[in-house]
Amino acid sequence: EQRSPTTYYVRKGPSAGGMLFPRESSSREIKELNGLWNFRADHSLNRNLGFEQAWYKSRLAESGPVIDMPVPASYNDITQDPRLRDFIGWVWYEREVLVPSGWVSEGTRVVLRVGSAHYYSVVWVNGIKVMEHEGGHLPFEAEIVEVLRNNPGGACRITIAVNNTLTLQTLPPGTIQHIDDPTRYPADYVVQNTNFDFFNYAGLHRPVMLYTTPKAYVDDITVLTTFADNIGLLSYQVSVLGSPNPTVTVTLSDKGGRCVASSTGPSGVLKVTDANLWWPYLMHENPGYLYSMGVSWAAFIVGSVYEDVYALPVGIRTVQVTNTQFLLNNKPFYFHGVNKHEDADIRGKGLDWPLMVKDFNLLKWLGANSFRTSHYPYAEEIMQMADRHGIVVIDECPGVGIKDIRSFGNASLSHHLAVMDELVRRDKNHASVVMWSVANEPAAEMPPAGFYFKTLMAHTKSLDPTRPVTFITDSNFARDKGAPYVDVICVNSYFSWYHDPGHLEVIPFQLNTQFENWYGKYQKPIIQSEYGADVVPGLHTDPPMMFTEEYQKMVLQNYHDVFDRKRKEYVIGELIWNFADFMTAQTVTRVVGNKKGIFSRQRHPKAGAFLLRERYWRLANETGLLPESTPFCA
Ligand code: BDP
Repeated sequence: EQRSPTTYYVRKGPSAGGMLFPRESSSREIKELNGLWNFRADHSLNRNLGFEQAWYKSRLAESGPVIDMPVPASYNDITQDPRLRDFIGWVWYEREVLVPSGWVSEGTRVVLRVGSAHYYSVVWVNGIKVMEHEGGHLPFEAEIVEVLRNNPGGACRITIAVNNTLTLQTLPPGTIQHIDDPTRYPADYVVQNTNFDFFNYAGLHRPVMLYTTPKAYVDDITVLTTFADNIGLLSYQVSVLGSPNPTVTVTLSDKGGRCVASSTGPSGVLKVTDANLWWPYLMHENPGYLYSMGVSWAAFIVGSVYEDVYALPVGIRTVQVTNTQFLLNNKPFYFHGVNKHEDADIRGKGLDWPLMVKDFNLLKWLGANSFRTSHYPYAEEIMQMADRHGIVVIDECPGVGIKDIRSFGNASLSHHLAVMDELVRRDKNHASVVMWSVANEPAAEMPPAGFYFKTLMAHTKSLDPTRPVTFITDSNFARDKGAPYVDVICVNSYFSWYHDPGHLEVIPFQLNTQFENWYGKYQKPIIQSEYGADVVPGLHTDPPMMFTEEYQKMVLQNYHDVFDRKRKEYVIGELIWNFADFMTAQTVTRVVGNKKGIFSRQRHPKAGAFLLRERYWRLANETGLLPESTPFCA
């Protein structure tokens, strides 16, 4: 029996305006609110006690017991309580901060920004509701200076209620099942069902911060780049809010801080002679070249000078797709990379700097030039690292597990469109992002999938005409209703694993047929967007058996042989599933999580990692534009 989970979940549209990453400048200050927050899960039967008793109205400790909760982190693995690990419903976070008196002065905006919270959030400051947001993995913010002004002394109590409930209309979708069978289940039994293969970690996953801007401020910047011969061209658009006639100045500085171009006006074109293009790692000896675009605005308003300054890192590069190639800066690019997850011991999906730097070091060690943000947008800090290190990104929205026909309805589609708005708004200026992925393995053969994906992809293209759009499919090539609208075919397959388990000998046949079928029907370039096999580290057999290190190697080797033939034709990339082991829901096919990593969850290499490393460096030397003297490893 299924009941509408109204008490678990409320709906609201996306916020408008820009979503620039907060950066300090002469006109902007930041206060990070990372560290320990007070926390309580609402274990009441309808999970609604917090709202009924208005826990946001006073200190959380006054309405009941609180525990320490680190931010950013998922709350699930922090305690020893299985009820919190598998919790469904509202949890409450609270943190008190003092705001400098200068921040509440006339002419200043104070913004409260949450990097991401999974899944639905309601935020109060000093007991006053300031915003709601639907969806994990993307930032949201609210201006709170008026609320702060009402409270002299700078006290600022932030309360955030977060609900992880997934329904048929959320992204990703899920269902809440209430089971009423006293002979088999305890009373009031509720389970969350999902159709995706990762643990539904929840909480405040990314940094929470306060930042200031002047009252009139740079709200958004959009940069499109191209080049002709040695001239780089950046057309920009700046939106300033709070001033009727902004005078905008834009400068472009190179890595050494030298100004190489400038312009005035809210939109224009910057010309850079002898431009350094943004190149991927291993495709050029100087990858990830970023300029700094300084945007400033100044004016006199009723006797005071207002000024806002913001510096945006930008890379100059172009992306194009032909029917057999993916071109970056007019040169063929071959994706040799990984699929990842935001996932680690203890912190779950919480942003973690050591882990992030370790993962980029491992990508470089591996010779990987790319990753897909399977299956949701990753932290902005990760996207910035990808820009700086020249790691190419396929940027995926949380459209994973769309398997139920009811998730193709209008409510789902309009939310999905809104999520693409938010994703493109956040990531449009990242040089590393070369393609949008609107979904992973949806039920693309279902009748409504055609209209759904046509609409979704057309919308994404209207938001960003410069990048190709795709979704990742595991459907039959002849019946897939979304594939006609993608720019690049991205296919997942698990031959000799989920199909013909244990039979490595089928791979050459089935993979060859897969490629021929898709290319034959669509004449579009193809990326093998997932393939792989589970390994419990340390298991060995010969001949290879499933779950051993030898078997994963053999699966990889068999796939690679086919890739090597087809990449001469139309295969433009291969992304291993997965970079590292990760946590999933508990099921009979998962031994404490998914073990298809080439690294363990603790980032130790399995045998497959060494095989892939040799291959990726070889591919880099063959397909990149590196000087011949480039060493085998970084
Ligand atoms: C694919 C999914 C991915 C899973 C993987 C697997 O896209 O999320 O983790 O299979 O089963 O179908 O390992």
